[in-house]
Amino acid sequence: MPSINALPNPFTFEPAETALLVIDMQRDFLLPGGFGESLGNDVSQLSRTIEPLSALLAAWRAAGLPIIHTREGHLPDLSDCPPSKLARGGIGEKGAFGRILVRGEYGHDIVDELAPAEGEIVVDKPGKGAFYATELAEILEKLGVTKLVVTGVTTEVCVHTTVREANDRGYDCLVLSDCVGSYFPEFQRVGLQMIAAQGGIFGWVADSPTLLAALS
Ligand code: TIU
Repeated sequence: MPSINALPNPFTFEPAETALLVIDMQRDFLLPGGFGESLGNDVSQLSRTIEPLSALLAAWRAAGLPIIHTREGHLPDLSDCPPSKLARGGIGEKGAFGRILVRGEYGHDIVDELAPAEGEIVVDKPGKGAFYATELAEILEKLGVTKLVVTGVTTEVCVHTTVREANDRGYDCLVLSDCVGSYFPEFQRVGLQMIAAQGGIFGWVADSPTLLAALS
């Protein structure tokens, strides 16, 4: 069974039981002019994840291992969006790439470079966590997945929420530092520290070249 250098200690995994989770690599979070930028964020902090994630996706596909993409967003009538989230603005409003974070809109979909391949699972989620109000738990159960390699954006928001949800459900999570991104360098640094602190309170942290070396 492969074992890789990670914080706080080596991460051991059975590839066939390990899914790659790619969280919310959506145009509205990553592209200039999108929702993320409209909130005053520096989107260039996120785009650096695209290249290493492309390489990782290619390797995961070549190895025939499970891949799950997620997208944060809402039904066109916004009936699945809590009033508290709506009240903070943005969601459902007209943005540069269609209605913001509404399913079916251009901005809601995944950036071209990381588009899901034919047959790959895409989980649409209304919340920050990928387990809340989705079919993810059933999907993982059916696939026989016990460990997750977690990537995507943003580190301290949807990545953290999902890792915390997964941790409580008994999944071991490896978070890849170069494949997760935050608009805020400070949150990126501390967000990763928080995963591996206290003996790996939420999981493990490594980078994608380290993981790729173990797959080949
Ligand atoms: N996917 C995700 O992290 N959703 C966010 O709204 N993130 C922000 O950092 N705003």
